[in-house]
Amino acid sequence: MRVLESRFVQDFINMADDGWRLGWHERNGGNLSYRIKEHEVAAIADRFNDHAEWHPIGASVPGLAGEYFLVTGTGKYFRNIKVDPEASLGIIELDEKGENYRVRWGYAEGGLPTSELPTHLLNHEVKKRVTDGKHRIIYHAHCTNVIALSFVLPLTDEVFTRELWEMATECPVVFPEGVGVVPWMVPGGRAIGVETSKLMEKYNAVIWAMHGIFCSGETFDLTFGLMHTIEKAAEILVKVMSMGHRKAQTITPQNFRDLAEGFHITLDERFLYEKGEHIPGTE
Ligand code: 2HA
Ligand code: ZN
Repeated sequence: MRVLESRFVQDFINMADDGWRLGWHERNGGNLSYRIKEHEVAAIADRFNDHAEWHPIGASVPGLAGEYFLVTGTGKYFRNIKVDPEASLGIIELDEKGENYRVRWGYAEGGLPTSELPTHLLNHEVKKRVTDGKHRIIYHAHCTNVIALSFVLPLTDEVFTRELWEMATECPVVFPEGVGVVPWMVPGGRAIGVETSKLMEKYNAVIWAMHGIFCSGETFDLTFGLMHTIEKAAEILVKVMSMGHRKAQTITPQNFRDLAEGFHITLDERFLYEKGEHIPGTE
C-alpha cells in the first residue's frame, strides 16, 4: 500500500491543513505527531527504507520502544504539507531502548523530524501510559489568542483554566481536567519537554507562555477540536478584555457546579475559587 493512501496519513494531512488555514502555523511554526498503530505499520512496511542511520532522540522514552511515528519535519511549513507531503513529513522508528530513532519513510528532500521531537515523544510516553494506549496524537500550534493571553494573565493553571472555562459553556465539558501552563522556556529541547510532559500527566492541553499550545488526543478530530475550542475561548476572552475588561455577567462558580452535575463531569474546586486579591496557584 502506498504510504500516502493510508487513512491515517490522509487524516494527518487534513488536520495540518486545517491548522494552517486557521492561521496557527506561520512559516515553520508548529508540529504534529501520530503514534502509528501496528496494523497501519504492517500495511506500509514494504515502502520503508531499510538502511537509515540511527540518531539520538535527545531524551529517553523507554515506554515508546519500537514504536513508529508520523511526524512533521524540522523547518517544514504547515502550508506545504498538503502540497508536498513526502518532503514535509516522515515516519520514524524508535529503537528497543527508546533512545534513538531512524527515518523509515519521507523527508524526501533530506530532513529530520521536528525540533520539538523530545517534547512530542515525552508527551506521547506519558499519554500512552495514563490513557492505556488510547492517546496517539500530539499537536503543537501557535494559536494567536492563547499566546496573547499569556502576556496579560497570571501564568497559573488555575487562572488560565478558569478564565477559558468562563468564555464558553462547552469549555468545561470539553476539557474538564483544565489546562496546564509552562512559563517561558527555551523551546526545542529536553528541559521544556520534561516540564510539559509532567503537566500532561493530568491535562490534555498545555500552554507554552509567549509561544503556543500542546494538545494530546485519541483521534485527529478530538485533538484538533480541543485546540480549536481552547483558541476560540481565548479569542472571546481577548475580545471581552478589549471591550474594557468589564464583564457585566459571567458563568459563576455555582453555574460550573450545576454544569458538572448536568453533564456528569468532575470539575476540581481548585478552579472554582472566588475572585479577589489573591492569585490562585501562586501560593
Ligand atoms: O517548529 O513551533 O516550537 C517550530 C516550532 C518550535
Ligand atoms: Zn512552536
